[in-house]
Amino acid sequence: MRGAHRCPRKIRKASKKGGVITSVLPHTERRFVYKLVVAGEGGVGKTTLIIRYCEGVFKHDTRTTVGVGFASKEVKLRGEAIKLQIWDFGGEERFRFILPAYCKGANAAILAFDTTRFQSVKNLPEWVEIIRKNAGNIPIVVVGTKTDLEDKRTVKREEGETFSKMNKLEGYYDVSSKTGLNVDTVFARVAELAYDQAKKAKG
Ligand SMILES: Nc1nc2c(ncn2[C@@H]2O[C@H](COP(=O)(O)OP(=O)(O)O)[C@@H](O)[C@H]2O)c(=O)[nH]1
Ligand SMILES: [Mg+2]
Repeated sequence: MRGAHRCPRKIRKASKKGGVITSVLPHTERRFVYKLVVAGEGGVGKTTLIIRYCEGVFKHDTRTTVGVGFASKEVKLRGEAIKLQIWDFGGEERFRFILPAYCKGANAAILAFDTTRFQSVKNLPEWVEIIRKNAGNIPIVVVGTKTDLEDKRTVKREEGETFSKMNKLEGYYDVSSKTGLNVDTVFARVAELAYDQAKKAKG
């Protein structure tokens, strides 16, 4: 069943080598746990975005993510405590073999490109395909990163919006991990979409 609408006993965790180990979450309270994947090519700012959201700071020196990183955050949504498990893919070519495991069981995705690097937009269709193939019809929200770098910007907001519309995704947001623009909004939106989809699946 997609849409893990209650606390699963076991959460699968990929190790740095891409293998899968299993860890057990404390099972003390009933919670909604959602897996969010953040996708997009290396250097677009995925790790920085996750750190900004989880810790509220802009970190310059995020080392290149090796394999898969994890973060989690608890949020309140419609009076419920929701735990977001945020998966951070090290988008390098040599780690592509773990992509199916990375996407599997995801409840929603954030698909990121860099608004200062047009090349990062070109790979988006491939990412949508990988997500759809391995996680099914989950909500995907598109974000254009680094919008504080206004004079370096080469991809307009309209292009992000058009991409989202053409691919029937759940909208587009300009974001900046430096200024914090739309960071909380995007994660709140994705959490809401995951919650609604899980609720619908459960009936
Ligand atoms: N100015 C600016 N730089 C950013 C922003 N987000 C990320 N960066 C920089 O972009 C580089 C790559 O970011 P990182 O999060 O490691 O990308 P990842 O490979 O997608 O995880 C780092 O040097 C970050 O400091 C942003 O919102 N504004
Ligand atoms: Mg990274």
